[in-house]
Amino acid sequence: MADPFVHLPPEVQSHYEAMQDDLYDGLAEPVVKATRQALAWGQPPANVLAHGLVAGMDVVGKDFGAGILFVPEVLRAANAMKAAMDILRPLLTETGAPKIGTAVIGTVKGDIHDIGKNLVGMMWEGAGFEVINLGVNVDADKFIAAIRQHNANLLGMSALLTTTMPYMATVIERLEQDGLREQVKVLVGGAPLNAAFAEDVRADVYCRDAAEAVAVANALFKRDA
Ligand code: B1M
Repeated sequence: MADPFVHLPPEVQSHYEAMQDDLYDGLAEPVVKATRQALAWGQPPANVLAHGLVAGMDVVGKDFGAGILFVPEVLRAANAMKAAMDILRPLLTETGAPKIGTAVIGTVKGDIHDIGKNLVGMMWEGAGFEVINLGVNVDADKFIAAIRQHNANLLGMSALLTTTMPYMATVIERLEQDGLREQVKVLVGGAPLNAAFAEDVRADVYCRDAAEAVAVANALFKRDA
């Protein structure tokens, strides 16, 4: 992920600010256009993601929390972000890294937030994992079945709601009961989580963001990030 404190030329900085404003307004077409433009200038995909998209979504999140924006506007912003991520996806995933494992990833039951989870999935793909993305609202049965079917060695769970994060414990208990816990490393993430929570639910590692999820997965499977 891009260094948020990196110095950007003024014209690039203002390009990203305009992109954030368009994302806030849920304007998919201009956001996609600005994404292509930044890439054409030679901006690394991780910079476009961090400075244009994630930074814009942070403002949306704050105003949503403050009651300034409501679900329909946030949904439009999320869709604009997804449209731009479609452009970045091949750049983040097609790195030519040799396969190092198979990962199953999903957003837990009751939760439909998928942008951060998709980002982690893309970056794991780029790092050389085959990624089975189960989508959102994933229950324990579905996680277990996918781990078995694909003989996965990495499980990623995402939750964005304080009400859904406890479900991770249910999934991990099921892994233990079904004799699969030793087979997979379990990485968890999402805005309301922290390392203490990961420890409580007996996950292996809490990852603050997608970059950390890649570094941790690489380290666990013994490859430099
Ligand atoms: Co929701 N929402 N939302 N929302 N939403 C939050 C999470 C919230 C914090 C907003 C707020 O109040 N400020 C709040 C949660 C409060 C809480 O629980 N404490 C909230 C709420 C309340 C709700 C609803 C209940 C609102 C309602 O209906 N009244 C509802 C719940 C629906 C449900 O899930 N059942 C709801 C709905 C929605 C939308 C559908 C409108 C939309 C989601 C669209 C979608 O995802 N397709 C939405 C959005 C977009 C947000 C915010 C604004 C942005 C989330 C996002 O995509 N961020 C969010 C506010 C916020 O988080 N500040 C909010 C960008 C993304 C890149 O970041 O997902 O955090 P994030 O991922 C990060 C890290 O967390 C980490 O890496 C990523 C960065 O690299 N990460 C992992 C994530 N998963 C990981 C997994 C890993 C490792 C790292 O390993 C496996």
